[in-house]
Amino acid sequence: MGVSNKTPEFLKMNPLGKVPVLETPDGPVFESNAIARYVARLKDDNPLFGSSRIEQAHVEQWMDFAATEVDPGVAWYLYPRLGYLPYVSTTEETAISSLKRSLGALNTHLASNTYLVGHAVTLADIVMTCNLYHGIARILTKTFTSDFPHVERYFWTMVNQPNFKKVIGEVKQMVLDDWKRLYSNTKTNFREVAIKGFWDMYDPEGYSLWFCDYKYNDENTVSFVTLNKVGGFLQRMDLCRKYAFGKMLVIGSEPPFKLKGLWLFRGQDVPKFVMDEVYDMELYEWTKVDISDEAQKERVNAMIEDQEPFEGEALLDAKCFK
Ligand SMILES: N[C@@H](CCC(=O)N[C@@H](CS)C(=O)NCC(=O)O)C(=O)O
Repeated sequence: MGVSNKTPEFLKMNPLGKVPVLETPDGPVFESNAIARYVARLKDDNPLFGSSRIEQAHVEQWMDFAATEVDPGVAWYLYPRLGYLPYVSTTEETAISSLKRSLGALNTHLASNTYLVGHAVTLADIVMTCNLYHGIARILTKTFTSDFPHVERYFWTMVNQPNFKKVIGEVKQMVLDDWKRLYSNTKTNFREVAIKGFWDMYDPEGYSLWFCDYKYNDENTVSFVTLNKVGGFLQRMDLCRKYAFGKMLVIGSEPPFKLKGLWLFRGQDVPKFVMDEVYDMELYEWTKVDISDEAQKERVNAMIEDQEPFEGEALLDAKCFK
């Protein structure tokens, strides 16, 4: 995807140039549900299709529901945040309300059913879980999914089945509000409680950490003007409160003051809609934190903790966005 899916060779396999495509000895197959059916049919009388005509129909029903009622909602919500589509707030509202409607129906069904069809996993569960996975691991917050408790129970049961784990690994849904609560409630032993708690709950698949560095520190010659600048920035970030946590440090005991920050964002990039809507963003240099680098991790800890001195300098102030 993004490398070879628009080449003439690929377009011969899928005229839309979309992934996935399965290459079989008899030729290519596109559309993920068609691929799933093909793979399941490699085994004769596969019980994944259900054990009666009506079960087979219900398996198809939920596969279509996943592809046409769940997947588009997730995609229209997630893709603008990944920068694949332009961010339009009314489009996002429509995606969210249609997703809520679909998950509501799914929740009602799962209130009295362990699996979608019958009493064992079918192809419908595999497809549904894959569609939910994109949403739950990458965009939907716990606050969002907790309105659908049966969907949550179903999803976590499915992704913890050994065969699922073998393919998708450990799935995590970091609960941003849990972190914000831990941060706010920790008054003593901050390192042992809050910082340790942060790394225990940090989900590097669903979230990313960023350092930001103000580009025009020379201009920060008046302390209250500098503090107001940060205050205004944090106010404008209000639109991403559900998706972000941030610390902004105002550094130095005398002017010019340096502004440096640490941000936690849902997703692997600084959300496109934040870049588009908050003009302050381009006043900072943004660097993704490499959490495999212990020195960078320690800098994260120091910023969360308002460690003083910070990089050898006093702090004029530290502001938190939560
Ligand atoms: N209905 C298709 C949708 C596939 C799809 O939208 N793939 C996206 C990536 S998740 C893609 O390849 N997009 C590239 C494009 O739109 O050109 C399926 O289920 O296979």
